Amino acid sequence: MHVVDLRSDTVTLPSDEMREAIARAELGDDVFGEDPTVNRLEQMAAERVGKEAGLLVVSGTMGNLASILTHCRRGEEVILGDQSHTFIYEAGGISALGGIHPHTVPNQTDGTLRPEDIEAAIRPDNVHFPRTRLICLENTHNRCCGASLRPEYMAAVEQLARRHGLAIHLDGARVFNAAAALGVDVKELAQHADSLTFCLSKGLAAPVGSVICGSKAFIAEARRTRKVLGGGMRQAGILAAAGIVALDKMIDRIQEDHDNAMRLARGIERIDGLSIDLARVYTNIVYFDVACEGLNAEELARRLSGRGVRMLSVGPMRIRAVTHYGITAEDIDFALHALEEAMR
Ligand code: TLP
Repeated sequence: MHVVDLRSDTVTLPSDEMREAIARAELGDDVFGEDPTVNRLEQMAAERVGKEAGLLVVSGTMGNLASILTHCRRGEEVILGDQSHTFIYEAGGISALGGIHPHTVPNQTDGTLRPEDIEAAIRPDNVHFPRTRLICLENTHNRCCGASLRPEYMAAVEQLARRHGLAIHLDGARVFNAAAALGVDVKELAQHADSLTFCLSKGLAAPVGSVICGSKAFIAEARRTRKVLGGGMRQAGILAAAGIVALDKMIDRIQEDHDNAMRLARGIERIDGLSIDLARVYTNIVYFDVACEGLNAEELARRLSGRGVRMLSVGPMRIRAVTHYGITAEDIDFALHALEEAMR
């Protein structure tokens, strides 16, 4: 059966070119710093985003965790959005493993944190309070419909952070989607953060891996933190090789995913019993609601699955679909047809 899997952009399978690069990769022991393919990927990644150095980690979760653990000590505080991936979906790792206190402020629907809310969350110097150390932003914002934070907004948060002596970490799991949607160089977004993690395994379609980027000194410390987390890998060039192809070949095609997301959203808008806000389709993530009696998101996802289309039920009535490499406009039409049938 033809299957169109829109549960996430993490489901992509490596391209033939990635598989060939994996097979041919020159390898060494990366814990000794001797894997030439990893070294090349880390350097390429850093150059791409305009930072001094990069560090390959196994996942976006490890990238955020290692970064936050590097910025903050036990008992210190990080300000982050109440809808952020780090707060909701990373198993509380910063608290569980780092003793770091999350201080949430409300995410606005466009993924931003209001500067006045951030300001109010910063702790005064007083023995009763944890010390505020870090602000985390997410770009694009997963739970906020894949919205992009603009460079001007990031610059404003950076100014605020500098005024208070705080650092900024960017969860840029999909930062290349943000750059494509905004029509800016990714450096314009990255320059406002001290550290960022971006994922090779989402919109860029590599099988595994994320890269933390930052100053040389920060990355040297993060390398230590990664080791503490058991994330020191050996011949990791087999992963990095696919990552290099991802950086070379997959960034320029991201707009296609955004076009497909909009095609899907427009189709959904025409289907009775489904509700979607087209103004909130920003990148490759589409959220919509079931709006008819006797049907919920879980049941609709089950019906779709029986028709070869996979989407994620993310709330009683809410469904998420994500477009990615390997999904064509025809696949979107196939998914829309399945949705129409499932709604009958
Ligand atoms: N997000 C996954 C799920 O965990 C929800 C998805 O399918 O979207 N930051 C952001 C903004 C993310 O969306 C994700 C993954 C991560 C970090 C974590 O990356 P991984 O899965 O590589 O640990």
